[in-house]
Amino acid sequence: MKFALVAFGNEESYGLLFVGGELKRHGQTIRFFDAEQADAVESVIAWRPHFVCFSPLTTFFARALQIAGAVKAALPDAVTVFGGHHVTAVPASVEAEEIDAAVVGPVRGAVERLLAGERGEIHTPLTTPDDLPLPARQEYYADVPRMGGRYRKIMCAMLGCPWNCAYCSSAAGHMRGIFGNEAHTRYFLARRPLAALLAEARAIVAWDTLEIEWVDDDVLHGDDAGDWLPEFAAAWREEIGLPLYVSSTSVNVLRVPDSALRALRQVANCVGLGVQAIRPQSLKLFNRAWDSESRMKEAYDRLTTFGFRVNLQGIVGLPVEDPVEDAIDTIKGMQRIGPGSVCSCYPLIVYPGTEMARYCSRRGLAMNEACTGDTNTGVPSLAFPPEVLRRLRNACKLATLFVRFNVDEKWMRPLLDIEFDDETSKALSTVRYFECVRDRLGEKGERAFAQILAGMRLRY
Ligand code: B12
Repeated sequence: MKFALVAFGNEESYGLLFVGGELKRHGQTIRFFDAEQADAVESVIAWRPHFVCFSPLTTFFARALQIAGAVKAALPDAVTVFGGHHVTAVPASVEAEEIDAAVVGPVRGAVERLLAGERGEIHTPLTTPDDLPLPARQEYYADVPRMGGRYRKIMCAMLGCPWNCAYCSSAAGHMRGIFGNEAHTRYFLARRPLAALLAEARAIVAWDTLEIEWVDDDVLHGDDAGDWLPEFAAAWREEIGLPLYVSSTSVNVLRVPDSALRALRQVANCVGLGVQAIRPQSLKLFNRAWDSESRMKEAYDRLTTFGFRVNLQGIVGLPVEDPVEDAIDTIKGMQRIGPGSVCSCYPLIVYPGTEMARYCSRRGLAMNEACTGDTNTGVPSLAFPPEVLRRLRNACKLATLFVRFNVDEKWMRPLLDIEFDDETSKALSTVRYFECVRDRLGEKGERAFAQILAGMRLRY
């Protein structure tokens, strides 16, 4: 059978690569299609697939439905299958007429049922992450060349998150609610086998790559991090050598032994450290009352002592009385934690199934129609008055400048007020992205930047 795999966005469609790998394991014919191309629908139709697979995040869901509908109109027998984060959070998506089957859970166990004719909501069991297939990268890069040439590729060892942040779709509580506690720990909080990771990375090094974004939600999680990291780092350095960009939290940075950070530093240049908010009340709203500015500061200092670059990450646009003041407090907090550091500030997006979605719905908070679910636009989910939206969007665009160059609050306030035209807005997002790439990759990143931009449709 022929399976079309439709990929969205500027980055590798990581989950879909595993779907491709599993289909290959079943001897099926696969081809990837780039949904960013204007002729995506025509290309899928011209290939005449039996199945069309989608793995859209919420921000791509509406477009995925559109493509699915257009393909079905031309090929009524083609079966459309959806999986991944959005349909896992909203299995009722399957009621849309454009969707024939929605898979909730890993791809393992789904293909045979689809081939046997099963449709509708298909729940697959969580086994262990050991049975993830090798992602179908060769086919993906051949079919979507801009991804083969993308400077950064995606990998992860741990599929889920131990934390329970109110805004996050991979929050432990949300996932446990869907799959149960025991399965969550067994599947989402276990590390994939080292041999599988190295095999996956070997398939990447043949392609033009400057770094791997290691997307474990918290790379330092787990009692075994102190043993695992040295073993992993030694093998990675010897066989792969590409620098990693990883993420963690203050608590785990402060918890792990020196040996773990020393090992991590051998393979990773930069750590993304989730600050998210500074006010204790805002941290509580995010279910992150376990964090505090003093802990964040201590963690930042520990990381820089080990030689890491740190990208501090904050969220603005919270459902509070004074969202702009809260945003300014977060930015000023990041200045205190990491003066001169790179930071990334994103708008709060309310994803379905999250604690934050329930919080907003309980309070009847109005949602912002202009929000597409993409954090890079700087447009938050909540419907604030226009002048608040403008300041919050500017906070996302300018926080990197404010923290990197320690801009005083007196300058910050009028700058947050400016109405930027489209061109300026794009230029600001571009320079923000440049700062982050340069911080992680130094001169190599600077040199490659024009090429990096050429292969993506920057959202701003
Ligand atoms: C890796 C990752 C990324 C990577 C790759 C993104 C991508 N498109 O693949 C990067 C860093 C680029 C990224 C970016 C973004 N991400 Co992200 N990311 C993750 C992360 C850490 C892991 C997801 C993952 O790949 N897991 C591993 C794979 C193997 O698992 P999986 O996707 O669930 O797929 C398995 C099954 O679901 C199933 N499956 C999946 N699809 C399909 C399809 C079919 C047909 C079938 C049968 C089965 C199937 O099979 C797979 C293997 O078993 C999660 C958090 C988390 N821990 O889950 C956030 C997460 C998915 N990201 C999220 C978001 C919002 C984004 C952004 C939109 C943020 C933004 N900038 O606005 C961007 C989008 C960028 C883009 N595509 O252009 C949200 C999604 C929430 C939602 N409801 O949409 C998450 C859950 C985090 C959060 N904040 O809540 N992200």
